[in-house]
Amino acid sequence: MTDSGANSKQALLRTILDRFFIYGDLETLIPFGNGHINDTFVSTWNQGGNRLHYTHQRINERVFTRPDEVMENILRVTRHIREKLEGAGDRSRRVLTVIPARDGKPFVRDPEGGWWRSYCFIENARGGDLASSPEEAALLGKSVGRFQNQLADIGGERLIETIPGFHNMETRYTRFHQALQRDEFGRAGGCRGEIEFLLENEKRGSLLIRSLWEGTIPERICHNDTKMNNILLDENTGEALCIIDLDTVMPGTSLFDLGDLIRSVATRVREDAQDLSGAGFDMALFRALVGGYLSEARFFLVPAEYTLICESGRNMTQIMALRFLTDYLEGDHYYHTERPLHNLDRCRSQIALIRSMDNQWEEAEKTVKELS
Ligand code: ADP
Ligand code: GN1
Ligand code: MG
Repeated sequence: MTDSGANSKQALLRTILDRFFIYGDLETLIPFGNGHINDTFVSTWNQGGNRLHYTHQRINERVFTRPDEVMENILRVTRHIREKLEGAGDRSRRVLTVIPARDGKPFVRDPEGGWWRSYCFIENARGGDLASSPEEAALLGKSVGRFQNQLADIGGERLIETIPGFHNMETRYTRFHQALQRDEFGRAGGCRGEIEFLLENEKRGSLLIRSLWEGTIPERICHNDTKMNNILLDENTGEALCIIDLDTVMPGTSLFDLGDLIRSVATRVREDAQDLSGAGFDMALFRALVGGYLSEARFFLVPAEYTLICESGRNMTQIMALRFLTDYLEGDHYYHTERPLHNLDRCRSQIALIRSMDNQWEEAEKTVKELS
């Protein structure tokens, strides 16, 4: 968010804050976090002398065209997980708690039509952009395996697809080809190498989604956006506490989540690093991450899913490279950016990661076999 963008949204938020079921006196309201999609703020309230915090998010309507459906999914998912956590200590730090509006709805509309939701703020927790150790990677992997396991029996109607075709590599490529052809902002000439790499890898990119369509791997409820900073870690114990950013929890394959974890955890540099000299795939983090994930997921995974573990990391890194470059070619309208080449930098770091995975492919496959 730019400063002026944050200020105007914050002003809008102030006009509707009292419509959420929150008691007390508002003390502060500040922009928060570094998500690429929604606008996030944190408020501090004085409730009879206790200081409490809440998170407020304006749901990005260009990305999520049916915010009501997003919230319907999130309520179902958080209720289900909360039931599973019955008896576990610290329940409200282990699953998001939606704060309803005074009219009972899980959102409030602002005077401009924007959709806002509120959550309990999870205290003493941190997100991160890079894993600090194999132990941390193992905890992150385990938390996602557990999340998928918790949702395996959610029952009822199929969860709504909040972004249809979210990880459909084929439609993502169609859009990329269109952006390339239009080259509306005259940017394609400056990224020929990246374009070529993505075109060379187009066919292989469909492997995961085709396996899902063909039924080689099963459909499961998954998170679909398990990059590291969507998992909050306990500041004191380092434990992976809570998986947040639930907008995209919907049907998919377990491998979308594991792949996105591999992309964001088994890496030596941040997603938007400009200096790629140290970039690469980290085998020790990969081993720990996959081991942690399997410690929970082995109870439900089928053999075909194991065979695509390495491919899932490559695939999810590729779809992000493709989406970042498409957004760059289309003039940076999807992801929040902070500098002119931000999306191109993101794409470059993803490609560097894929090249490094390719250089260590046999060892990665061997590692998966040992862990399976
Ligand atoms: P986006 O879709 O924009 O990525 P997120 O839901 O991931 O939005 O939120 C952005 C950031 O805000 C997160 O990375 C996290 O740091 C912080 N955050 C969001 N919700 C909470 C919460 N309930 N408690 C603590 N921090 C939160
Ligand atoms: C977005 O919302 P956030 O920042 O956690 C994006 C993901 C990408 C990610 C790349 C709804 O995630 O798909 O992997 O950026 N979310 C959406 O950092 O498009
Ligand atoms: Mg996020």
